[in-house]
Amino acid sequence: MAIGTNPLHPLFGVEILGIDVRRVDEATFADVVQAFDEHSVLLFRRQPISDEEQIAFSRRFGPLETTIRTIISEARTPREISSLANVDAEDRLIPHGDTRNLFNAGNQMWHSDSSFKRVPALASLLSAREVPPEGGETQFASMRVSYERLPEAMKRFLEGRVAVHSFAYSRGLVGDGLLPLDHAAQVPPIAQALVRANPAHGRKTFYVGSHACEILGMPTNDARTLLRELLELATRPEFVYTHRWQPGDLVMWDNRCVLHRGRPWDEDKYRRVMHRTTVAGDGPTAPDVPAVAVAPARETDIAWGRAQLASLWAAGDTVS
Ligand SMILES: O=C(O)CCC(=O)C(=O)O
Ligand SMILES: [Fe+2]
Repeated sequence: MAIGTNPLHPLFGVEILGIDVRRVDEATFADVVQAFDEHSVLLFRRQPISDEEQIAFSRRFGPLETTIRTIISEARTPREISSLANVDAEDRLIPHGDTRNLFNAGNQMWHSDSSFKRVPALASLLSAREVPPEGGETQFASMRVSYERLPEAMKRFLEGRVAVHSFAYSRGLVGDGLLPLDHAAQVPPIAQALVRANPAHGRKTFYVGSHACEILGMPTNDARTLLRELLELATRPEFVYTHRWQPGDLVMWDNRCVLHRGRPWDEDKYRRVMHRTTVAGDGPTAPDVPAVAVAPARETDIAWGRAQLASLWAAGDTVS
């Protein structure tokens, strides 16, 4: 491979050196794709790109998702951009505890982008426009690395199983009413393969995250215990890469095999403005299942979800 790389973590992730993402020739781009399939997380430093340039680079990997209009999406950004910002349209800090910040706080639970969509995301590209001087890191964990360490009997047990992912379920762990009913109707629960293989090299991964809440044919209790165990296995501290952002960083990750989460920062004090583009996957990972049922979150599910969001409640916030 012709491009230079530096490891980000012993198990996965590399920084790609010497590239301006606005000017990448075909041969170099093929190397970037190969690095993406191999290393799952790519960092490009010093990329002061506009939304249009970010969209143009991202499109080279495939068609982009457009944002579902929610309480936080803004008309002034292109539909291909998800704006994760604690500032409003008038450029003012959004007050602590505001629903818009709480909605984004769902990203502080380990997840894979758009796993709640019938065609889940292939890749996400997150561009740091403004970053706080402390906190606000993004963490990554490779489900593929953990899958490869599973006992063979567990791999056989997981093979061919289908999980259910639901955005309403995961946002419900953050707080009731964060997802208005008409938005929930846009994202009904869907089926996803529990084990996936990367077609480029065949390496398999399990596929879980905060949106995963059932496994077809398995009692809810057992399914949630197993899904949680897999997630906890993948996200053991020594398996996690923590990215400390510098303005101009562009980080790209493979949602097929990587979990990620944002870390808290002092939202009252510091601005954090990140723009994301999301490359759509090439098809569903499991056959459609009509009318998938999701059991309501139990006390233990809510406690587990909220433990991941402890910082939100440490300051005495309440979410109704
Ligand atoms: O805010 C972060 O660091 C993570 C946001 C996130 O989950 C995403 O951009 O997909
Ligand atoms: Fe995300």
